[in-house]
Amino acid sequence: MDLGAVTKHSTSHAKPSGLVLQYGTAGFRANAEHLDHIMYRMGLLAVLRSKQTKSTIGVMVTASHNPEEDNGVKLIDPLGEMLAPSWEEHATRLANAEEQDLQRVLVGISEGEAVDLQQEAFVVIGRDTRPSSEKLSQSVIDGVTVLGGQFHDYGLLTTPQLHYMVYCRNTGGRYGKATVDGYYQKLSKAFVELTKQASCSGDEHRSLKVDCANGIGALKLKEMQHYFSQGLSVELFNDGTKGKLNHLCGADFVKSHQKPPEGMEMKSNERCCSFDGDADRIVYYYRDADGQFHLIDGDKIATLISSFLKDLLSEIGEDLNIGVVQTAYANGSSTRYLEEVMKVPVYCTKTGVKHLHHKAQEFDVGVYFEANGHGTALFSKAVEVKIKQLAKELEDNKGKAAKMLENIIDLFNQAAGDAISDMLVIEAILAVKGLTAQQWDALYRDLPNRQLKVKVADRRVISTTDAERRVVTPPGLQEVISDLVKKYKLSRAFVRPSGTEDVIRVYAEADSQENADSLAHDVSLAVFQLAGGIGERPTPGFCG
Ligand code: NG1
Ligand code: ZN
Repeated sequence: MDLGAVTKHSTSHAKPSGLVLQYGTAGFRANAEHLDHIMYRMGLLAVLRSKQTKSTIGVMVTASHNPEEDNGVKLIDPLGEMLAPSWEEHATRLANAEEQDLQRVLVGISEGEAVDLQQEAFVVIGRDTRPSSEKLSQSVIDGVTVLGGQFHDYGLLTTPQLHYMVYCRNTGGRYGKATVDGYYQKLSKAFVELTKQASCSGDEHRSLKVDCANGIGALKLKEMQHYFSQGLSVELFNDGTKGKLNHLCGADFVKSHQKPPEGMEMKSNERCCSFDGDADRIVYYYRDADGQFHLIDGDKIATLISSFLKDLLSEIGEDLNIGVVQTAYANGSSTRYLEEVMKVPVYCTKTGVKHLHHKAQEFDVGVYFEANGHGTALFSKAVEVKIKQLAKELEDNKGKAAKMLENIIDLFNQAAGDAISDMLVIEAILAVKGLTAQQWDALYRDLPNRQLKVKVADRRVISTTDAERRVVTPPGLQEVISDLVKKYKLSRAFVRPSGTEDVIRVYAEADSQENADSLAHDVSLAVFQLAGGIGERPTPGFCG
């Protein structure tokens, strides 16, 4: 390690002294102006991680659904997974080291993790369409090269595409070709084959309106659409040519405001969907004949997918288990439907896809989705081998089911939740089953719910247990929440510190929208009072 060079280059990526940032659930996120030193240092860290794992590591520059002025960075581990927790701690320490401590912290991480400095390092880099992203990704490259790492800069990519690249590169090309074209081809081929199997159930031309949040999803869908156009035509809105990223549009806006994005014309009963700013989340929606808006969120996506997979798995009859993984934000109706009607086991983990992803890996087939539309389905290696073998050997119904599953495995991004991949899976399932969005939506009715944010002086005063469903500290808060919940029917509420914003999040559901709003408001007040609220007190009708 040329520590002198590390320090010398660091002066052009100087850390504003006193600034402290945490590697949160999705890496670092902050106003783009505060991130230059973080990018340089994550370039350094990616090299150490690559040497240690003897694998390619990914660095993605994005702040996903957050405002255009923000940016962020996260590292991607060898199998396309989120960075290991112990390395998240290293990331935070390295990011917060003052200039004079940088060398010491870097050496500390390298020695503590027994990194072989003679080992080669390779880092792949991707970025979203934020105006700040190009310069920030140059700072990552600076960090990589100063430690002698090799790199490939993919430039503009969706976050899941970079996960895919990392996974491909570390599995010797068996998963797919580590190029954008390889990604398009793999997914489109699987999609077209799946929908061909659907042609018996009506051959009407399928079309879908897509709100791209004025982000990277628009560029990539434009490039990709001719690969799958025989099965689906997509009409793009908020494609970034005019509007601002994530502003009044995108999956996060639609989910949290429970209304359509600006800039999209919706006729009644047209199927529409929204991506978020880096295209790893997707939600669906439509307007009914009365003009009423209906949201089909990540929970209903998980239900559609797991129901389809469960049927195919029982058709091939190999006693393979399927499980669904959710978080506390999953609508209570979805959990009840999955468990009681579909008889599928459901598990709840902490917020953040890495938790869901790990839990989902425990099943032969694990379907995980956050309510906000981030998720995928994972197939164990043994199941994949079994299915491929059955698909090759059998011509009967069992063989047909196996062939469908084979295409589904190829169509799902096994490395990460992916809006493009999920969209194609959903479109294929709807086609195969001959379902309209309304029929899909009618599987169960969501309980009315409300999400709010409360600003507090220090969000770490709230700690939680039971997959974030119960508060441990500050003392007394859980008792107050439990009492408030008892005032309503079909009610549930919980609070937790956000991992990506400096706020406490409040979630409530109840038998009516009025009651859900009122419960959310009461709980917000309790948080404000017992957890050191700052600024304005939450007022009724406030939609944080
Ligand atoms: P935080 O800010 O920790 O609530 C949000 C989402 C997560 C996840 C991350 C990463 C909600 C309530 N929270 O986390 O589900 O997607 O961002 O992007 O949607
Ligand atoms: Zn995202």
